[in-house]
Amino acid sequence: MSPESITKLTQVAENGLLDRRLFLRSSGVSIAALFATPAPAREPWMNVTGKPFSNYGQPSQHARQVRWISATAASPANGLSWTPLHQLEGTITPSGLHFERHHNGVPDIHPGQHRLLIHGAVKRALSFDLDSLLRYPLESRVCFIECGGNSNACWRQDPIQTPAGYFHGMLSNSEWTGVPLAVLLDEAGVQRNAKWAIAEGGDAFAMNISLPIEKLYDDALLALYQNGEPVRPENGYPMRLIVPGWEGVLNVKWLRRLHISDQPAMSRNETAKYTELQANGRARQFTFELQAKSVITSPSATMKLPHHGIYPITGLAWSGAGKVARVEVSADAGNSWAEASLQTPILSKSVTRFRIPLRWTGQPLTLQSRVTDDTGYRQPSRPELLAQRGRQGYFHYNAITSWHIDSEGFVTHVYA
Ligand SMILES: Nc1nc2c(c(=O)[nH]1)N[C@H]1C(S)=C(S)[C@@H](COP(=O)(O)O)O[C@H]1N2
Ligand SMILES: [Mo]
Repeated sequence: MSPESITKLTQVAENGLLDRRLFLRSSGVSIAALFATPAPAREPWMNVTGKPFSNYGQPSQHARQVRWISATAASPANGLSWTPLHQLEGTITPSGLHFERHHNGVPDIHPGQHRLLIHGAVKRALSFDLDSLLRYPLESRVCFIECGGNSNACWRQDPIQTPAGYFHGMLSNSEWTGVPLAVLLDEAGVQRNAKWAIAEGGDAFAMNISLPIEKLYDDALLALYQNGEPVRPENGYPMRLIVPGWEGVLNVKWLRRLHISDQPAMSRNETAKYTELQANGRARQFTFELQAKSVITSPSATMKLPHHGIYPITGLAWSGAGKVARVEVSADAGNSWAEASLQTPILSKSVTRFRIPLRWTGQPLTLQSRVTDDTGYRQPSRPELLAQRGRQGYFHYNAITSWHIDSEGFVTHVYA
């Protein structure tokens, strides 16, 4: 379809943002198809017998997508790997591309030797192995995990120039299946004065962190499966805690112990880390729930729009408070906004894919997305977030991301 053949009527915001329903209409126009030529000859791969069966599938060698690793040679087991959000579609993160954040490597746990102990302020201490847990009725939750440190490059003075996933990709979304924590806590019989559960992982870091016990009763899961298969070693095999909508560090991997208590542990990860110094010099602590955020994943920095025409703008939106209610996209740095279409089903505390078409005719423009969740909370602009939180922040960055497209089609990350 030539850009000119789309009437002015379909433009819904400045700089070429088009009605999100454009693709749904049977308008008879084609976005990108090539003109048909005579029937093609058999392609070379049609003339030889294909590869036989395999026990476990791999992505096409022509479509390799990779996690990007941030770790130093001095401490290779303490770092992270990023989900390439800018290379993915839909909402589920393939398990092999789920981001990883380990403080001291991935333990090689033998399931027969692993136990989960629930003890402390309970009527009876209980110990569970994988086999006994598999006899409980299992439940699934599709939800995201996001590190509280995700997007923290945006606190820097200058915008980082990497694709969306390589600074927003401490975010992944999976179907987790396991035993609701409420069932196990009820069996142990939590005492009335108990307010906290201190969760400990079975890695060499023995990571521990405190969670309010109500969250465990509310919707927490002891996950045994991830996207249908046993939880991957990197993500907590054989069992991990899932606390939907709450920051990543609380989702303790390789979970081996829940110590029930009337007070928090005040461990490293809830004091020195994942707290933030505010403008008034005081630190904000125990900010469990992640606020709504969205990011356009394609296009994003380092990409180039190869020619003029219609482009699908797409990205992800999510909220730790509930469901995504709407996503708006701007192509003029936030002066005019158009509503994006949302992929269904829209699930609570899960990522939602949004899309909107853009007609690009070579005009320089600045793309932004902003989400509003079903509590009415709307994602702040960067100046708004800095005004609220000051400049000392490191965690919980959720402001709008801006991508500038220049007249050549080059995409850069800008602060707008
Ligand atoms: N035992 C243990 N649990 C852990 C961690 C860890 O290092 N050890 N890292 C935490 C952090 S900071 C995050 S953001 C999430 C990351 O989960 P993932 O690696 O499955 O993406 O796990 C959390 N659980
Ligand atoms: Mo994290």
